[in-house]
Amino acid sequence: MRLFKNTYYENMGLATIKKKIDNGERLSFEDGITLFECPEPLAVGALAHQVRTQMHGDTAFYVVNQHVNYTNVCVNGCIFCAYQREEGQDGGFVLSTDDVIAKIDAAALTPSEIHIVGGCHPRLGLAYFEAMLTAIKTRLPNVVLKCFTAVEIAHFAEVEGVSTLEVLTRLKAAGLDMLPGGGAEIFAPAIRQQICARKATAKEWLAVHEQAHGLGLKSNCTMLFGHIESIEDRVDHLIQLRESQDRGGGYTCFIPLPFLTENSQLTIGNPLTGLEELRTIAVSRLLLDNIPHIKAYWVMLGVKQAQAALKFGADDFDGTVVEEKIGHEAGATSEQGMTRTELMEMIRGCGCTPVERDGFFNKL
Ligand code: V47
Ligand code: SF4
Repeated sequence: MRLFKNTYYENMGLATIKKKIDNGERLSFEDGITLFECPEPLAVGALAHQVRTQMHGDTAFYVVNQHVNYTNVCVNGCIFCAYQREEGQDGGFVLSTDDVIAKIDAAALTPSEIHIVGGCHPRLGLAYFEAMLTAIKTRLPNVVLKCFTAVEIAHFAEVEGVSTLEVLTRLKAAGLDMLPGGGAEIFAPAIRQQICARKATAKEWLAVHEQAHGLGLKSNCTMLFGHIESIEDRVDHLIQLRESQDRGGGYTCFIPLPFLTENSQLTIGNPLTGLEELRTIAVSRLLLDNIPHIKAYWVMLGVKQAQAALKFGADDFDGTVVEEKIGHEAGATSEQGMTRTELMEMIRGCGCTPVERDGFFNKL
């Protein structure tokens, strides 16, 4: 797949990077900065599309899945988060296991993946989460349970007074298959201190994922970008994920999450342009040479930008979702959910071939 002649990349200052990509060589931190500073985001996108096409052809994956948020009560109070409520505050909620099952029944989907996350509630013990997983797996034995971010796992360990390894081991025994990628935000300590000082540190986040991989669980990873971080912070974050993957190999998919500004206490100058969002997705594809999939999460990106992202390095469109709260509280204008037919139409609409997958990216 060659979109432009080599002279084009030479003119863009990307000749060395293009050569490395053609030879399958790993890009450096400095290469990452060069890609962010290149005057033409389309050239960066073309390189990412070359790599994405070598890896996945014109396939764009989608999944029949359902998101469930069990609580929005959270002790962390990250300043970018529009979803969080204090305990006792108006609009706060906690679902019981029966409520979660009722939501799954009401969707009547037979999902192949269920994604469950919530706030760090001060008093929900491990037994609550074990009961939830067991009840779902009893009902849907073949579903991939992708539940609880590393931040939640670290919080459960604190509430329960046990190690994160014990939390992971007990949740795996109750049916957990995979950790979602949330909570990574941006690893740079100075930025983390400003936007989410109380949540698990970068080191703790990475340690929980690596423990999960050691137990045979898979996981995803994310980066929240377009707030107060620098391009150096983004490249550092991506390289830390790449190094973590070198150590364990359990990351399946990376999800770049552009910061949505509504109802947030975090004020920023100018939000990123659509093209800069796409460039960040493209750089992710190019730096994360050991993570197989890049997700264009249509809920946060918006459907049209997610379609464009499929030409900037992304190969997964995520799924039916059903009900989403975190992005929508922060101003996401996308629908709450999509049907399988709509997902296939969106993917075909940008010239890709839709392929249904399960939570582990097995083709169905
Ligand atoms: O960790 C919170 C982010 C994440 C905002 O693993 C915000 O397959 C933008 O991680 N603007 C949760 N983003 C979502 C997430 C995710 C979603 C879909 C699939 C998977 C997966 C993971 O949402 C949080 C945080 O980084 N977030 N507030 C905001 N205002
Ligand atoms: Fe809590 Fe997560 Fe929101 Fe932070 S981003 S306040 S940890 S729900």
